Amino acid sequence: MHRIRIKDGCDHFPDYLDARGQCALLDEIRHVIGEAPLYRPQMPRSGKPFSVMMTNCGPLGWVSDKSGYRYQAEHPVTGKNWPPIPARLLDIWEELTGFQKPPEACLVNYYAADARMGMHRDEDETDFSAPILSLSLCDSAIFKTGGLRRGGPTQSIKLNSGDALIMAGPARLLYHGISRVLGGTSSLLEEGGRINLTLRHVGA
Ligand code: MD3
Ligand code: FE
Repeated sequence: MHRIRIKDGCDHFPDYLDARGQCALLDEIRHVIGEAPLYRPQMPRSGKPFSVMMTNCGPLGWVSDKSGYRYQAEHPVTGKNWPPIPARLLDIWEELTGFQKPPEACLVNYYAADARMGMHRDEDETDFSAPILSLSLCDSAIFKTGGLRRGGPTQSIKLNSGDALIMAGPARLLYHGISRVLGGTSSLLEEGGRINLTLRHVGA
């Protein structure tokens, strides 16, 4: 396992999961999606649909709709509680973050080849002392990090299937986004596209 320091508090672990580990995790995510189907969130106020589709597992899930961004215990379409976070993911959280408290939320993002995620900060959590752990599966994508304010210079890195990324401490509130998916870079999904998992300790 090797760690690349992208910037203070932001570490990249290329190929953290080998091919077997990626397949095993993908199977578990397929099961999560079976229980909690991917849906298309809407932007606060405008109701503009996201290009990314989402679901969650864990006691809490991150959702967005016309009334805003928030964490909630129920899937917005089925009304059911989110399925549990697979034990394999909790073990990875433990290994890579060493953070004392478990993540309450695992957001599952699905990017078709033309999906993007604009520059934003993850600031709907209560406890910013906790790291965020991201795992990428299937097609590669270009990930950008900026600074603490919108605009300004950005740094791009390619995230491949099996890569892990941790944002902690001084990197926890940096602007970031996905500028493009590199379609056809993985054959893990028949339909193509990229899956990203972000594990978050939401706090009080
Ligand atoms: C850097 N997802 O769901 S994960 C998100 O690949 C999100 O789907 C992207 O941004 C994706 O909110 C990027 C990597 C990530 C997550 C949280 C961060 C990078 C971060 C928080 C601070 C700085
Ligand atoms: Fe984010």
